[in-house]
Amino acid sequence: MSNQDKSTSSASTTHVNDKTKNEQLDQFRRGDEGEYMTTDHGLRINHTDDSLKAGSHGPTLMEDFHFREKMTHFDHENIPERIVHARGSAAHGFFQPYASMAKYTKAKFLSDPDKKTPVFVRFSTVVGSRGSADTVRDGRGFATKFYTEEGNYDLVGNNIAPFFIQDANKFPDLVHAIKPDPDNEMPQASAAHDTFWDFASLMPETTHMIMWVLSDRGIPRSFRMMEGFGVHTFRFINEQGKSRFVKFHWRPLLGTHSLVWDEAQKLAGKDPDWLRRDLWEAIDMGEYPEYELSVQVVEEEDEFKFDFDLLDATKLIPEELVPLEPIGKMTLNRNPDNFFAETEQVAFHPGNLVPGIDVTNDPLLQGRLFSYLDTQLNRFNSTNFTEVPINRPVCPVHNNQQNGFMRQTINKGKANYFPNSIGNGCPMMAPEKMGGYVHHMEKVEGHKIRARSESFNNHYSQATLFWNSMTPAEKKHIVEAAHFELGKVESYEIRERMVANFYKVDPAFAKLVADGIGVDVKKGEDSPSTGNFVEDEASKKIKNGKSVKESPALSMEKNKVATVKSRKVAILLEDGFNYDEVTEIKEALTKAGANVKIVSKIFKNLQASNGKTMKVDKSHVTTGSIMFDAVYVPGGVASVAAMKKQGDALHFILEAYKHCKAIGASTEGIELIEAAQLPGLIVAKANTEEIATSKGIITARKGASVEEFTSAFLDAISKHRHWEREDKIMVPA
Ligand code: HDD
Repeated sequence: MSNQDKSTSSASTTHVNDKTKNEQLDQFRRGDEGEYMTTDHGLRINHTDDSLKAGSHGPTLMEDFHFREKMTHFDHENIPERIVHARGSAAHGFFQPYASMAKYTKAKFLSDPDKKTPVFVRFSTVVGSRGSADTVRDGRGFATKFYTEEGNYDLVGNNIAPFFIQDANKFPDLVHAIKPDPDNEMPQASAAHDTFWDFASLMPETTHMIMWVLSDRGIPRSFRMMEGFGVHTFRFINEQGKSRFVKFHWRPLLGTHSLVWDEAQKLAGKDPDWLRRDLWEAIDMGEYPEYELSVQVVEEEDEFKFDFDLLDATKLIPEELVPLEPIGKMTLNRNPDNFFAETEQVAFHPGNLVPGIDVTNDPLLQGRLFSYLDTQLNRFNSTNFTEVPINRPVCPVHNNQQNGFMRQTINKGKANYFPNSIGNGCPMMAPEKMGGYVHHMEKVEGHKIRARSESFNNHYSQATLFWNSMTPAEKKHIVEAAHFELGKVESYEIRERMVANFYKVDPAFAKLVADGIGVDVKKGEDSPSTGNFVEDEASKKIKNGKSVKESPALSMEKNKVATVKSRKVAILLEDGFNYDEVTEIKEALTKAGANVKIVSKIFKNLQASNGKTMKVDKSHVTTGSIMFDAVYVPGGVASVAAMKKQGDALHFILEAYKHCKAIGASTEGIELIEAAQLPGLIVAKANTEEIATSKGIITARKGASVEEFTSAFLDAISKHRHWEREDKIMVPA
C-alpha cells in the first residue's frame, strides 16, 4: 500500500522522513529478474521475435494481439516535451533545516532540525529541445519538489537571480523570440540569432538577465557547481500570522564554477550529456551534491526601502543590503530508476505551496501560477498527472475531484460533493490550526488597469551593478560572449540597438562589444520599451531607496570555493611510464577527493618501466582535455618519448593550457610540456630538488619532494582556472 492508500479520513498527520518518498515509490517499481515476459494483461508470451503470419512467407494476421499491443504501445511512447526546460536531469535526496525557522514561517518542513524531507530536483537548460546539448549558453532550471507532511512544496528556480521580463504576459513573446525560428527551426538551443536579440534590444528590461547569461553563469561546469535562485520575492508567514518578504538562494558546497566557451562548444560535440553524466556519475560514486539553502528576509515595513521594487523579478536584493541567512542543506543521494517515469513525468508548479509560504503580487509570478498547471495538461493530457508516482504527495489526498483520463484512485462512497451529509461532511475543511491553507490576507485595491508601476521602470541599474561587480577576467568573458551571440545577428540595426542598450549599462562595455561586432556605439535613444508605466504610491515611495554600486557577492571568481573535491584529473601515459611517480601522485590526488583517470592512446594494460602494468581508463579517441579539470604528466623515458611524437598528447596539454587548467609534470614528463611550447612557460630547470610554479603549471625535477609537488599541484587544481594565462593565449588548440 502506498502512503496515499494508507491514509484514513481521520485527519491523521503523516510522519515524513528522508525515506518516505522512496518507500512510496517502491510500491510502483518493477524488476524483471527471473520473470516470464507477459502481455500488458499478464498473459505469458512464448515468442516475440516473429509476428503471427499466414505461412512463413505470408502477411501478418490481424489477430496477432501481441504484435498489436507491442507496436501500439511503442507508437504512443512520446509525450509532448516541455515548451521550455525540455532537457533536464534529476535526482532524489533530502532537505534538512539547520534550526527551526518558526520565527519566520510555520512551514513544518522548516520547523525542526531533526526533520529530513525527501526532495526530487530537476536541473535543466531552458531553450533547447530534449535531445539538445547540455553545455550550451543558457540559463539553467533548478526546480525542487519537497515532499512535505503538509503536501508538495515546489521551489521552481533558475541558476540566474533576475529574470528577463517583468510581466508574464510577455513570456510567450520571449520564448518565441529565443526558440528556433518559426520558418526553418534554427538555431537549436541558442539565443544567437536575430529574433532573440531583436526582442531583447526592444525590451530593455531583459538587459540585467542578459548580463548574467553572457557571463560564465551561462555555461556551468556542473549542476553540482551551480547556484539556484527562487527569483521572485515570496512571503514567509509565521504562526502568529506575521508576513515577511523572502527570497530563496541555493549555494552549492563545491562552489560555483563554469566552463570556458571554447570548452563548452567542444563538449557539445564530444559529450552532449556532459552535465547529465556528471550528476549521474557523481551520485553513483557516492559524491553526493550538496546545496545550502539561504534566505533574504525583508520586513513588510521595509518594502520600499530599496531603489527597486521587490515585486520586480528583473531585480535581485544585493547581499550587501540584505545578507543571506543559511537555513538548511539539501543532499542529492539517489539517481532515478527510470528517466521517463521520474525525470520526464515530474511536474512542478510555483503554486504548490505549504502553510507558511505564500506568493506576492509580482506580475511574473502571478502569471506562472496559471501557466504551470496549464502546461501539465498539455503534457499529460489529463488532470490525473498528480497521481503519477513521482508527483504524488507523501501525505493523504482527499477531495471531490474525480474521473478523467487514467484515473488511478478508486474513490469510495456516494458523497462526491461538498457540503454533504451522506458522507458525514467528509472530506472536511481543515481549520488553520489543523494545517488548512489560508492565503495571506493582504489588502489590495486599485483600478483595473493594463499597466506597470513606474517603480518597475528601471532597467539598467542592476545590469550596471552586475558589470561593476565582475573581475577583469569575468568582464572579458561577458564581452567575448556578446561577440559570439551578437556576431551571429545578421541585422546591423539590431546589433547597433543592443550596443546602445549596453551603453546605458556601461559606455566602456558597449565600446568593447561594438568593436567585436562591427557597429558604432550610438548613445542611443531609449529603446522603445513596451511597458505601460504609471506613477503610483509604490513608485513615489522607492525614489530614494537604498542601493549599492558594487556587489562582490555577484562575482563567481571572488567567491570561489578552493577545493580539489570532485575535480577530474587526467594522467597521460604510454608504455614505459614511471610506475612509482604515477601511483604516488594518483594516491595523493584521490586522497584529496579528485577523480583520477589514466588516459592513453588506446585501451589496454600499459606496461611501466619497472614491468608492472596499469589499466587505461580512457583513450584519446573517446576523451579530451575538455573532460578534465587538470592534467598530470609523469616521467618515464619511453612513455614521454612516445607522447612527444603524438598529436593527441600535445593537443591535450595545449588545450588544457588554453582553458587555463592546472597542469602538472614531473621528471621526464616536463619534456612533454616543453614540447608543447606554452607561452610564458617556466619549468623546473636544474637537476636538483627544484619545483617550478608558473600560472597553474607545476613541474618537479628528479629528487624534488613529492609532498611539495603534490601540495603545489593540488593548490593549482583547487583554483579551478588560471585566468592570468588568458591574455597570453596564442595556442592553436
Ligand atoms: Fe518557467 C518550466 C523556472 C518564468 C512557464 N520554469 C520551468 C522549469 C523551471 C522554470 C526550472 C522547469 C521545471 C521542470 O524541471 O520540470 N520559469 C522559471 C523561472 C521563472 C520562470 C525561475 C522566472 C522567475 N515560466 C516563467 C513564466 C512562465 C513560465 C513567466 C509563464 C507565464 N515554465 C513555464 C512552463 C513550464 C516552465 C511553460 C514548461 C514545463 C513546465 O512548466 O512544467 O509552464
